[in-house]
Amino acid sequence: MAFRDVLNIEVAAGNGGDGSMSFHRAKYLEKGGPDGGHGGRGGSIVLRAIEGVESLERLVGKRKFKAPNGAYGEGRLRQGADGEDVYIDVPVGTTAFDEDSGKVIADLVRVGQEKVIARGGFGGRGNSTFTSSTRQAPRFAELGTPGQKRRVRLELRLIADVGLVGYPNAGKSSLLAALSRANPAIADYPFTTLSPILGVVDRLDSHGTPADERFTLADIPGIIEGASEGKGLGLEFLRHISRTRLLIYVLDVTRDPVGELGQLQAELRAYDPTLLEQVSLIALNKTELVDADITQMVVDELAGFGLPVLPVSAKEGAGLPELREAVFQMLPDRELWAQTHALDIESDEVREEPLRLVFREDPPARGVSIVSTGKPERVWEVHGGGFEERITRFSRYLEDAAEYLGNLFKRQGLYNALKRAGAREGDTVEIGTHRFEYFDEDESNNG
Ligand SMILES: Nc1nc2c(ncn2[C@@H]2O[C@H](COP(=O)(O)OP(=O)(O)OP(=O)(O)O)[C@@H](O)[C@H]2O)c(=O)[nH]1
Ligand SMILES: [Mg+2]
Repeated sequence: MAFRDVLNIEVAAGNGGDGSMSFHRAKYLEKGGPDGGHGGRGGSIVLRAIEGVESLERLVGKRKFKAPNGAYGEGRLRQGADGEDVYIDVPVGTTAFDEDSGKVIADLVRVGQEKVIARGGFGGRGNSTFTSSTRQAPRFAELGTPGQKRRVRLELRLIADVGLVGYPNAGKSSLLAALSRANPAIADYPFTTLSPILGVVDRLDSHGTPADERFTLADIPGIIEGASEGKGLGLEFLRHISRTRLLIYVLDVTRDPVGELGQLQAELRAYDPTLLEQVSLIALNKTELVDADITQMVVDELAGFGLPVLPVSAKEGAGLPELREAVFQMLPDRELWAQTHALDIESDEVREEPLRLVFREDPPARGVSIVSTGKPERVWEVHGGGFEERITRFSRYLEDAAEYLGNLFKRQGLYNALKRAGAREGDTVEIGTHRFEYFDEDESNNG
């Protein structure tokens, strides 16, 4: 199975079912009361983290996900069935972004964690809801709202505790193999490793038997100078170490370790400056190839980076117990780490917007603005405040619902706002594509 860590999908939640407009029918009964039931909710699209998959590959081939609509309400107060939610199973470590806003909408770090990424529409209310003392036979019902549609980018970050970074051939995969049971490809040419690999490293007691403590170690493809400009395999794979709790810089003692670490950090900084803030240590590898005093000299030179330096030989095993133990000692506590590294997730609170009236010159996102337009005809445009959405929900029954909406809007202060803006009896009020006549109640009453 190929390794795939980025995938774009399209998701569409189900629409809410329309409320029913119905009247009770029975023998010998001339005209029964309203008995239209409510529409069902649309199904949502839910992202779910499951165990045992390490790649988004299995999703390839199915790029579009659609949840069923809610059913219509029916007569006899029968409520429409809700649309079923559709689950998309992804590996732990998957982050979802809204492609259009770029915001994080889900970040699944535990098995079983779920997150709605497209919310199903609300069902409409049936006509039975709209009865009042003056309206005993409402000939209108509410329509369902559309389900959320989104283009979503899924990104997989392996959830490893510790990450290995270094230039090609430094011996990263050799270290992974020496410290864990993982079996990565190792060879004497650059870019042997083409996709990330995980291994589990046990803590060993003084007899060398595994204690009940372990961390996962991620090996990623080598990074070269200019990677941040797209050289080599680029920095794409740094994503997988961006959320590890500890980084091991792997350096080859026979090359120019001080120069290489400087360049390596510059490349990391270009990708994500917070990578340099991670708890880190240096594994100075291949030390069996040089004299001990050379190794010591390099260790002293590397001291300038302010990180612990552990001389090792992945090939012969020298220094590996010390490296292993140093990682266990330095590894930040998982819970604490999670608290400080939680991603900022866009709130998914999708409630039905209550109608709100804020009278302002410039329309803020949710406020209402009232704009005078055409002459000679006096037209007032109403923007925002949820009025248009509300009308849309009755668009099929607009004439019959007009009085209900008029009262609702008056309670929400629309008439007052229009009046303050200078509207006069007989003016036209435009809300979306709908037009209404404005009448001034006080004037009508007094006059
Ligand atoms: N002499 C010696 N050779 C080593 C040591 N560690 C690794 N090597 C050799 O260095 C070469 C590269 O090792 P890898 O582990 O594949 O290096 P890598 O950093 O994973 O390389 P990429 O996957 O290409 O980034 C191989 O030929 C290894 O056998 C060591 O401690 N001593
Ligand atoms: Mg490798």
